[in-house]
Amino acid sequence: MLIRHRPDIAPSEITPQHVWRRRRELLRSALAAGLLGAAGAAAAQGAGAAKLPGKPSPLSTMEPPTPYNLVTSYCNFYEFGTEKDDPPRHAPKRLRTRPWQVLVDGEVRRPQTFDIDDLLKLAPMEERVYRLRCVEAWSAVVPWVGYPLAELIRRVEPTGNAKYVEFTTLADPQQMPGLRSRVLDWPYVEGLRLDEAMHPLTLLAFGIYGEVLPAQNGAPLRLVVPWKYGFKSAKSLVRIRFTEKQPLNSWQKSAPHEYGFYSNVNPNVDHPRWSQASERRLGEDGLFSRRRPTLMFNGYGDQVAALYAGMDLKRFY
Ligand SMILES: Nc1nc2c(c(=O)[nH]1)N[C@H]1C(S)=C(S)[C@@H](COP(=O)(O)O)O[C@H]1N2
Ligand SMILES: [Mo]
Repeated sequence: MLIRHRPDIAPSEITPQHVWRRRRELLRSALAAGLLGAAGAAAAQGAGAAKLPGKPSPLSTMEPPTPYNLVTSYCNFYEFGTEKDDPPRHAPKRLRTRPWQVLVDGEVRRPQTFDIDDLLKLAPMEERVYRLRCVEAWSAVVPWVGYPLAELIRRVEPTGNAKYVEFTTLADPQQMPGLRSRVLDWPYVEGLRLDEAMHPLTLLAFGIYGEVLPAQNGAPLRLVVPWKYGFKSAKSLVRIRFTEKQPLNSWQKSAPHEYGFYSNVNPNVDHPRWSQASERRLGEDGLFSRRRPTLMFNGYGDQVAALYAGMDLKRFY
């Protein structure tokens, strides 16, 4: 991955958590008082994003969310360019999220194409505040809105041959200027073992911060796997395929000695070019900011370590 050592973000671009909360409170009371129509409500939020509320989940971390402005301006979405500010500059203008369909096929009894508007109604939305640990050794805390991927998986009925799940991102050169670059072999492909995909923490996300996903964060739907490096959480999905063989994910294909299939957050296995023992939390970047120690499985070990019992996680990195 291309690495920048410091996010180039002016402090003025950062919305502190309390300001963000206050803004939402003001907006809510204005809505309750009938002061704003839908358009006014959207305008009051700045970006014009539609609301997407979710029931607060006990699986959420209590850590304070990273400011919205940072999560939506410091992005990895190589289909729109490799600089952190390329996706927010290009994706909102260029990515068309309607109509949008997701093909779910492979080793399943009920292969089908889902329309995004049906997927939005498939299961109750939850708000899950998860830590996100990028392989580049920065992290964030994001309030996702979505439901467990297992809800979708159950409905397509995997066959006995289904051992893995492959996720594919849209690859349309008309909408995605980053496809001109050969950094990766497009489309962006990721994969999970079926039991990882079925794990209750694994989320199909449609929103952040109570609003529909901004384009740069993977609209209209993406994967979120909080105990793995961020690159496993593929954005803007168009296909979910169940396979017998382990899928070859894009990052492993491009640099197999640097990126594996499992990609569990592991402070004891360094990237060949840098340490994974600690991380910087977005928004805490300052002269006196501390580096946080990186936790095994990104702190989700109690819930996921059993998936890897008996496995050598240095070998299966
Ligand atoms: N399709 C696609 N998905 C992707 C990426 C990408 O370049 N393309 N980048 C990944 C990486 S490296 C990270 S850290 C997360 C970042 O998600 P965020 O920008 O919403 O924080 O998205 C992941 N999903
Ligand atoms: Mo990442």
